[in-house]
Amino acid sequence: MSSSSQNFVSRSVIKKVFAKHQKEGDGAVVRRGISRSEQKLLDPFLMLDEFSVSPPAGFPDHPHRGFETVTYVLEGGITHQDFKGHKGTIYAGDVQWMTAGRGIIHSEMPEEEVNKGLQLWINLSSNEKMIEPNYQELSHSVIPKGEENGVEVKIIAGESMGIQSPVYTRTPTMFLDFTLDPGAQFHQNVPESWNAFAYVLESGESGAVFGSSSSSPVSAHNVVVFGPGNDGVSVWNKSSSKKLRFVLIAGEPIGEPVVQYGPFVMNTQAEIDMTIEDYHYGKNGFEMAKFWRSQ
Ligand code: FJE
Ligand code: FE
Repeated sequence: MSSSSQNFVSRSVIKKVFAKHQKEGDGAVVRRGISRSEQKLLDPFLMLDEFSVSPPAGFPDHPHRGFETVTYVLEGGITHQDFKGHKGTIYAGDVQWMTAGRGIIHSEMPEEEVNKGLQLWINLSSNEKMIEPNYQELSHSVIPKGEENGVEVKIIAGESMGIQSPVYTRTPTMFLDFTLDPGAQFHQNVPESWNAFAYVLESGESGAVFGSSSSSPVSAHNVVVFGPGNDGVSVWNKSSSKKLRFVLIAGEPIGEPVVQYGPFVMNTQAEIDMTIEDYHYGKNGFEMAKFWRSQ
């Protein structure tokens, strides 16, 4: 039913956010699409950055606790090293789904001249914030792809066109990378209780139309926040010459208080204070904090 236009009532666009440039890490600049102001509307999502970074800039040794980071490389490569000896490089089309849990200290550094991608932060529920860290690394070759009627979708998490991603999402999440040919349209089902947004990566003039066929087009580098609805999301590529590429991301809201201090996301200020202490003294998951440095 995902591609049938009959009786499909799309969620409508309730907010658009242009992802402004912002400094992050060491000499890196990111476009921040989701930040604190969207966290309530888009629970369980905490942050979305579109990065474009060239050496020597990057994201050297820094900690995380209490959530997951999903890094999706669009161009170039990102090498990751952590304080438990985990090391790897992901290239264009590859995904690293990292559960920081009780604690990770890592570096994320660019490999090539131009390195672009997305990093999404997904919150964990209170009973999973202190779990052991975990990685799911997905080569582009194992990310399933669907294709129909001028619509191509890479299924990073969740399901589309009847195809299921192999990723395990602790917080139930959908992460789809769509490319629509000029004139193509698509209807994607999204579970009713989930929050959903799109982020436009590439679009022709007046190309990206979401919600209803007559709504105003959205340009690249915008987050489109969808309101509630049963059926999901409709999209049209109204450009006559250019492809439309966007990611559609949705997740089951956790419904708990969020207290964020930079790369630490917990439920209360007391837990943040404890996290800063754990990081400082190297305990409760940060044991290697005092000794480890990336190479
Ligand atoms: C961070 C310091 C950091 N956006 N997009 C403090 F280095 C980071 C951080 C990143 C990041 C990394 C990649 Cl690969 C892509 C990013 C921020 O690593 F989030 C905070 N708070
Ligand atoms: Fe990080």
